[in-house]
Amino acid sequence: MFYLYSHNDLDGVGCGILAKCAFGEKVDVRYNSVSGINIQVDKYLNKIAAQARPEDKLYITDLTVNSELELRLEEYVKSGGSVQLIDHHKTADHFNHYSWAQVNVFHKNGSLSSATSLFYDYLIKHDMLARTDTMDQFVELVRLYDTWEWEAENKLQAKRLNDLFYMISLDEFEAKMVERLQNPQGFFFDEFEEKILDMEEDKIERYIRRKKREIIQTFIGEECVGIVYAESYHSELASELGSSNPHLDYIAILNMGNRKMSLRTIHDHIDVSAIAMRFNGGGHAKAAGCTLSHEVFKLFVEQPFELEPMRADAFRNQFNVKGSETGVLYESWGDDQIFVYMTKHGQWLAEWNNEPLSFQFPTFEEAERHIKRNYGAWLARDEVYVSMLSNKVREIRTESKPEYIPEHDFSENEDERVLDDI
Ligand SMILES: [Mn+2]
Repeated sequence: MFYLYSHNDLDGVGCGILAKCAFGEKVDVRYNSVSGINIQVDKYLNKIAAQARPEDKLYITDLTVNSELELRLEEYVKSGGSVQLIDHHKTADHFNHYSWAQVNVFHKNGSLSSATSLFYDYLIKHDMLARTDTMDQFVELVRLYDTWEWEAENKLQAKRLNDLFYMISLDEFEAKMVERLQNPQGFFFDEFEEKILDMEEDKIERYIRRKKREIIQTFIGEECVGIVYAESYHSELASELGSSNPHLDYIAILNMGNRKMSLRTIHDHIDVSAIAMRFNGGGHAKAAGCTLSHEVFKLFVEQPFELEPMRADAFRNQFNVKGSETGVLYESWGDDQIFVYMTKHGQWLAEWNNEPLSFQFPTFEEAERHIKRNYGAWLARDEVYVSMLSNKVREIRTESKPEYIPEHDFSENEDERVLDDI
């Protein structure tokens, strides 16, 4: 009998699906969380030792075990047991010392690996599975999603596969995919799946649009952070909020229900895992998280609680457009106006309510970043821009022309003239 203990995300379940294609009824597949795998493997080792069946083989994919179980697995293999661990996480690299483990962050061709793509190669190499176009396509979608390469390559089908995975039950997904991978006509979503995926996309879009109106901006430590409350779609939300607000160093997504905070950034100069570590959390440079401790609550919830949500840039402008060298008008809280323009020497300056600020910037983007971070500014609508311009014109005329002194003073008749005009 084969046993496959894998992760409970798309990549882990991809391994289970391949195992069922390869071994059919002869494999017992269990999906686990990162910590749950230890309990599962512990149970296996206790049970197997009692039964002592030499034909059994244990596969562990997309996960690794703790150091105690690592040693027990080594002993088990030494005493004749059969184990194969396959993973692609950098942090698991030391498992490569064992004959029974294979950890590869990259494939031989240099592309980033996933557990599913590594396990697929393994099964083919050992003649346990025959390669097909349909399986190639499925495995590649899982790999693209798990490594985030789908985003840069805009492979939406990979994201849709993951969406589908979370929309239906794990068992249903697994059964559907095992059946579909036997189909020689290539990987596809059926009509019903396409429909529910479209509906899901619309739903996510509406959710993100609403959240965009709720985000607040503040400085916490040195970093300028966007804070939003959300329970769902963290990845989609963080990538949209991050890319539409590049002046923010990172996005903090608070989930009050499970008392967790996710931190995401699109920037290379920010490492959110370092920020999460300040609050006893952890993660990766671009995505990390921590628990809502009292300290986190104070900094991210209590102190910024009174702040108004950020205002979005005007998006239908024809005249007041970003980067325009003659000047771009921004508004800020309390009817403040900030005007950004290029000098004769090619430097960008900002005027705050007609007072020049003592900074200059080599590019428009840097000037905008400064006023957005420090003044919470947003691009003014065309109407505001035009009325600012007409005020300027009026000022210029009254300033530059010598005061006009009429030969005849009609002031006594002024009221009458006004009445005549009407
Ligand atoms: Mn994985």
